[in-house]
Amino acid sequence: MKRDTCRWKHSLQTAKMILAGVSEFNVNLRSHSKVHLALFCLLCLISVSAWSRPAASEIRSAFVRHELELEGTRLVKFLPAKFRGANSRDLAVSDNSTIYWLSLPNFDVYNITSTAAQGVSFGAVAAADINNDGRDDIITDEISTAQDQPTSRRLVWYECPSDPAKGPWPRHEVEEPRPMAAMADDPVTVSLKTENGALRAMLTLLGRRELVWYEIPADPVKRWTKRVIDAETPRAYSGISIADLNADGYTDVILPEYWYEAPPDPISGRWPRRKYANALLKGPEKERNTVLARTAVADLNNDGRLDIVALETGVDTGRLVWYEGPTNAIAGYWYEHQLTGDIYFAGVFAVTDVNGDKKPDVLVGESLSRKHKVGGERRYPRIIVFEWQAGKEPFKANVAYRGEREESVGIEAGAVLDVNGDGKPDIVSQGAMLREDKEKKLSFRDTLDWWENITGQKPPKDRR
Ligand SMILES: [Ca+2]
Ligand SMILES: [Ca+2]
Ligand SMILES: [Ca+2]
Ligand SMILES: [Ca+2]
Repeated sequence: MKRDTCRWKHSLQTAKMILAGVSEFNVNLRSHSKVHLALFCLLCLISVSAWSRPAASEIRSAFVRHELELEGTRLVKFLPAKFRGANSRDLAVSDNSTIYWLSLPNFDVYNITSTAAQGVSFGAVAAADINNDGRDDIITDEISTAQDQPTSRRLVWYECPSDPAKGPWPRHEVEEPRPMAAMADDPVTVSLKTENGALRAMLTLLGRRELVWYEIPADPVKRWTKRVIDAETPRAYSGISIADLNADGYTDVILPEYWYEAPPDPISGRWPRRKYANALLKGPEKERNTVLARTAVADLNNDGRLDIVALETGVDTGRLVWYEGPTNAIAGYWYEHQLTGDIYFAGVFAVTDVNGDKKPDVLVGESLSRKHKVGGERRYPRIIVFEWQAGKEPFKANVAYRGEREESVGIEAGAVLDVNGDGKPDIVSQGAMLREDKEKKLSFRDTLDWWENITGQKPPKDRR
C-alpha cells in the first residue's frame, strides 16, 4: 500500500511555542517575526531566571506546541500502538472513513484501510495484538450504511503485516453483521489481556447498554464467541476501563458509575454489578440518561489500593473526580474527591506521570468553543495537569496551557503518548484554532498538533 497522499509533516516555521509553568502569562512565538523573536528572547531571559529557582516540590508540567501539516481530513480517533514491534512508537488515527497509522517521531503517514467508497464507516477503533505476533492489529466496528440494505454493524480486525508501511492489512470478520438502528451510539472498545500477555478477550459496549466481551479463539481468524457481562446496563455509557479492583487475580470492568466483579470463570460465572459513585453526574447528562465520560484506574494516593478517576466529557462544566479505593473494594465506601467541576468538553484525558516525579498526574485538554458559550462568555481552552503532591489534598491544578482571546487552540480529540521517546508523555491532537484579528474579526481553522512535554527543560530555542 503506497503512502497516502494526505501528508502531515512538521511545520516548525509556523509552530507556536507555548511556555507554561514559567510565568503567569503564555508566550506565542512566530519564528518569521523579528519583533516576536526579540520578545521571545527577552522572555527566555525571564524564563531562565524563573527556572534558576525551582522549588523541588513543584515540578510543573509544561508543553510546547508544534503544528503539523494537515491536509483534508479531520481525525476523531487516536490510539497509541506498536506496529513495528515491542519498541516502536506508533499512532493509529481515524477520520471515520479511513484508518491511518503514523510512525513516530517523524509523523510519516500510512494507510491501513479505507472504506469511504463502500458505504461503510468506522465506529469504535482499538489497537491490540490479536494474533500474538508482537505487532498490534486494529479492531474496529464497521457501520454499513449502503442505501439498499438496513444499517448494520460488524466487528472486524485488520492484521498488521510484517511490513506495516507496505501493507496490505488483511481484513478478518469477528462476527456476522448485527442489525443496528441508524442513530445508535458508537460502542466503546478496549482490550483485555490475560496473565501471560496473550490477548484472549476483547471488551466492548454494544449500543452503549450491552456490556459484552468476545472470546478470541486460538486461531483468531475464526469467528469469535460473544459473552454477555450485563445485557442492559443501568444507563447508556461511554468510558470503560479494566483493572483488578479487588485484587483477587481476575480482571474487573469499570464503567463511570459501576464496576463489574469478574468471577473466577468469566464464561459461566455471574459478574456482580457494584456501585462506587453516587453522584458523578451533576450536569445536564443526568437528565439525558446517557453518561458521556472517561474513566481511568491507578493508585493515586500510593496506599497500595487502586483508585478510580472519572471525567464527564460531554458537557461544558464537566466534573473531574476520583474515588478512593477502600480496603474492601466490594463492601467498603469509595470516598469521592472532586478535582474540579469546570471542564469544558474534554478532548483528551489521561492518568499518567506527566511531570516525571514518578507519581500519577491527571491530564485534561479542553475543546475550543466555536459558537457555544458558558454563561454568555466564550470559553478559552486549557490543558490542565492535576499534579500529585504530598498532603491532605494530594492534587494541585497546574494550567499548562491557556488559550487567549486573540489566539486559542482547543483539543477536540487526541491521545497522550511519548512521541519523542524521552520518557515524558506528550499529546497528539486534532485541534481547532480561533484567531482574532486587529478588527476583532474571528476566524477558525482545524489544526493537528504535537504538544511536546518540556517539563523541567528550558524552553527550546527556535528550531527552524
Ligand atoms: Ca499482531
Ligand atoms: Ca477482580
Ligand atoms: Ca489508592
Ligand atoms: Ca516525550
